[in-house]
Amino acid sequence: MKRDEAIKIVQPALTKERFDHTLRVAETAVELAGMYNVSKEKVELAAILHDYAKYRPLEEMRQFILSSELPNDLLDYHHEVWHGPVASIVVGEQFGISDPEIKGAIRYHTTGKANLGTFEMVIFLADYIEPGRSFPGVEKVREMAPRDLNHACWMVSRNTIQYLLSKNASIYPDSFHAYNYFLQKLNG
Ligand code: DGI
Ligand code: FE
Ligand code: FE
Repeated sequence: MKRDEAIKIVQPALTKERFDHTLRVAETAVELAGMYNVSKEKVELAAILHDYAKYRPLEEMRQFILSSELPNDLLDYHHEVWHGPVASIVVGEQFGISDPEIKGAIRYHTTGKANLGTFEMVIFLADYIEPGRSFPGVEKVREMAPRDLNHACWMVSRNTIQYLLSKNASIYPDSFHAYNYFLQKLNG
């Protein structure tokens, strides 16, 4: 699947704001790809598709998770953690995308997970630092991004978990696994 084809399909599934975010994630991911030696073309495609399922009706996503190989424990957590896993399967079924890095990057872009690969980390980080984001502390993550991919991803996990704790929100286990994994690599 080519970039322009993906854009044509994704755009009508998203709001204007979400589509603009998607294009900024793609640009940011391509920049990071140059720094960390991953395929720019592939990373751009993953970025364009990463939020494809964001506005699927919740009931549809729930049924989708129940009838797919995705873990049903997703349903015990906030629906924000569903759209990545759902999109990772949809792009396989709908567009025949089978590349494990593209599917993994889409699947884990919200939470991360242990043993996240470089390609997936680029999307995880780009989604957080794209220029439209104004999270508290995002500037420090942007400074770290070109210096140390793992350290920057650890900051993303830490900031997200801190934010969720401050809201008394539930936290999907993969988010903790990502945090611990990046920390072990930092200290390793
Ligand atoms: O889809 P985006 O808005 O571009 O960004 P995203 O997919 O990274 O995150 C969407 C939301 O999900 C964001 O508000 C933070 C939230 N989130 C991230 N990890 C977890 C989470 N929510 C819960 N409940 N649990 C998590 O582990
Ligand atoms: Fe998302
Ligand atoms: Fe996003």
